[in-house]
Amino acid sequence: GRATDRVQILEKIPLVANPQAKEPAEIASNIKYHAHYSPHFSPYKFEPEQAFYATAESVRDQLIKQWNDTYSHYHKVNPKQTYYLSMEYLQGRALTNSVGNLDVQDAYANALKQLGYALEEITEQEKDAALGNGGLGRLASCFLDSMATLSLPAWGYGLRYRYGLFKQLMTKTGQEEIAEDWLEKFSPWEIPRHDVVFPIRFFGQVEVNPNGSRKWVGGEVIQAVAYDVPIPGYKTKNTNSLRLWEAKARAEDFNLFEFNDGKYESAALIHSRAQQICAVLYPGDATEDGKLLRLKQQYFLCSASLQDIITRFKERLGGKDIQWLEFPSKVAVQLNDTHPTLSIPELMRLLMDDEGLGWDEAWDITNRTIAYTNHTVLPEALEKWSQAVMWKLLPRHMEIIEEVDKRFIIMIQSTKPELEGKISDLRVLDNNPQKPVVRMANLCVVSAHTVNGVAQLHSDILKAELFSDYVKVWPTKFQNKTNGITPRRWLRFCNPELSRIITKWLKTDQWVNDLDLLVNLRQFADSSELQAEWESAKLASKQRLANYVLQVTGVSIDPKSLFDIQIKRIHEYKRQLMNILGAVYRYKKLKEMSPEERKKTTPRTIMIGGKAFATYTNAKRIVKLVSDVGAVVNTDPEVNDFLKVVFVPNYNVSVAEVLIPGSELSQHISTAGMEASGTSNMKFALNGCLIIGTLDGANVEIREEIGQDNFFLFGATADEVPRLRKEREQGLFKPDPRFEEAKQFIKSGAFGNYDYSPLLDSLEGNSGFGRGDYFLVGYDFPSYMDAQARVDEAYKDRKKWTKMSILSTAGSGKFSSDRTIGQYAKEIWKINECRLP
Ligand code: GL2
Repeated sequence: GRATDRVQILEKIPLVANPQAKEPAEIASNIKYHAHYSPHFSPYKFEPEQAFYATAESVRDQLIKQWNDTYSHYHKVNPKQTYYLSMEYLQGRALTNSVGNLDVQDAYANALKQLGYALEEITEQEKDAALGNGGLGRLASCFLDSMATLSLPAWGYGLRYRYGLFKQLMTKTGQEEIAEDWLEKFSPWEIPRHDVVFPIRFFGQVEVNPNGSRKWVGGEVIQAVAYDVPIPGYKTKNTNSLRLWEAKARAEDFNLFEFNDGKYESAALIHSRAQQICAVLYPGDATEDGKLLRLKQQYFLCSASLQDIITRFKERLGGKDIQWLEFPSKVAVQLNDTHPTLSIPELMRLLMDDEGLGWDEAWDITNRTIAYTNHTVLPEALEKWSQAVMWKLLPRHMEIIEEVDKRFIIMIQSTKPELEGKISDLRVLDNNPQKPVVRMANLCVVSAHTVNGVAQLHSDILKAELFSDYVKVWPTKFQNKTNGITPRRWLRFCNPELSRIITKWLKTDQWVNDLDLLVNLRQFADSSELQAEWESAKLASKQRLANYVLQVTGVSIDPKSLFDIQIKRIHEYKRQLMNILGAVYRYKKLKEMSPEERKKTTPRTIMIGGKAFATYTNAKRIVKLVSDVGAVVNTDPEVNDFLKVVFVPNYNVSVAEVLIPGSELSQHISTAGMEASGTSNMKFALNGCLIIGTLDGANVEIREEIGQDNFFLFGATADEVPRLRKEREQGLFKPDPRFEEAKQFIKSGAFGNYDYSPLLDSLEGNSGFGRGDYFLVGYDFPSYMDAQARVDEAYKDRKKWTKMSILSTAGSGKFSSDRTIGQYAKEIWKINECRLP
């Protein structure tokens, strides 16, 4: 059998440890060395899984060398360094990315061939590191890749969650969540730093010393232990770090006396509390305990990271006296949304209480160090923490926050008296007696030197609406940094066929580092030779995607049909419901057609994927509806050749890497003004997929770049939305018959008798939820269907479609995260490249 063959192959390979191996034969030996001496498996059980771990460990050898060299280099040069603080990183798999960025892909493929394996087979073994939810977490991971690639001294900090984002199972009742054990065996990509440990305090009280200084004491102390994930850059030796913190109780807090007395649980109380901190990403926060746990997580990240940053700042002075005012010329801290806001009072506390600085000095340093990115205008995502919970968990921080609030009010009164009436909205504390809270976004805006949005439209909305009064106080504080994606993972590595064609026509592979070069494809967009190559690469990716869909859903789809994809978190504002209503309408029309008429239509495969938050019932109903519609449509012999509807389960980074290259049309159809940016829109466009979308988030800029003729636009604009909502409330809205027909068809039981009424009612002006079609599905539906009809027509002219596809890729240069990070570095962080020689 295969297993015995493997052992025989392996026996012929010499066993030599060589962390610097470059030649395939040396690499094969080094992989064998890891397979043999790795304590994780029995020796010579060289099945694909063990081959993956051994391969990854051998790649890690190379990463560690570069990581160490980078660290020493930064240490010696002591440049200003950025620290990106984020509760989320959606890293996905790392093997393909690592061998690609280290430029050893062919050598590893060859080495594995000698060992009887294909590299692709081995990469499939890896579990996704899913320490994030969606766009915000994946953005952080793209940023890490660009920071390393641009040789910037910039590190990420995050939490080492024991379980990542849940795994989505599809059952008869819809979505079910189970814990995803990404650390089940172990992660070959993390390096524990048992010597990098910081104490983190919770609860306790504030002690006032005779000299007036204050100190936070008592409570409960646990430890933060560092785990480093090396982040290699592309075409540079620089290898940065993603430092993830794990929570660990101190040995002295294990109560041996109680334990020996048989009281096992109370003996290990602090230990089990420590374990809760990094157990899961976003634990449910419906309960008070849940809220407290989330706040603990946030503080844990902020405190550990800042203590580490200050330690490094001191170390790099090399014995020179500390000049605290120089701290901001060595350190930039970027807050990824409001989750790490506690960095503000924590830095103040460390500077004042531990380092002995006065308020004004500490405030000046904090302000010049910290910048904040806003990622959404949705009110439910703007964090507000109960003051009572904060006083209990972080009493010293609450004192500091109160002082920030007080000084802000005085500043407004003395410098901007015209804003007097706005103070209660602008201040950090909301002292509403029913529910006194701290407004984290306000604390960020008041304290940070720069605030940025993530696409031009979003940044404009922040300035015109959410933060408009702050703009009057600090007119230059607000910036835009349109998001981007890494072209390495999202084109070069996930779509090697298309990459090869691009390199061939551009006569250089420099585009992987300089994505603006893609614009040179425009001149060849009409070439039938390029078009033929382009189509065959697309077809190959569609075939791979069809195989994947068959494997995970059992549904067979036709690679010649139009592949239409919407993948993202399920949310009402993202309007997957509009997509499925469109599919329902299409199905109904196909049923009504004669067989001859059907043959004239454009065959389509609609794929929808995404996870619904566990407690978001309407989102779960949408998932259920999509899979119910699929179950009927896909087994209906009359329409089968013309329409398929597939719910792709457990959407994650590695699933995206299969879906995006195989896509031809993708849907980015949020209610205008609600999607801050979106980033999958960029990934699709980069891979030559056309977009049907609203004028929302980064869609606006994508359409500008690739040309309006190459974008299927529909729907209300952001500035029309408030008026339309009002009209809807007042009963002035006249629904399109197609919209009514689609809803009616679902109500008729065509897709089963599950109770969809809460979903369908939410689309009515008079819904019991009181927000009657808040997301304007009804208003946008007719123009959406018209745009879909234009898509069907356009797809019939394949030459034209392929040209549009080429122009999409050609126009995507702006959306490289290298461009985004270059702008952050220059305009916010003021850091420079620090390239390893
Ligand atoms: C998000 C936005 O919703 C999304 O539009 C944006 O692309 C990303 C990254 O900036 O940030 N905001 C947010 O809270 N999540 C996002 O994905 N979860």
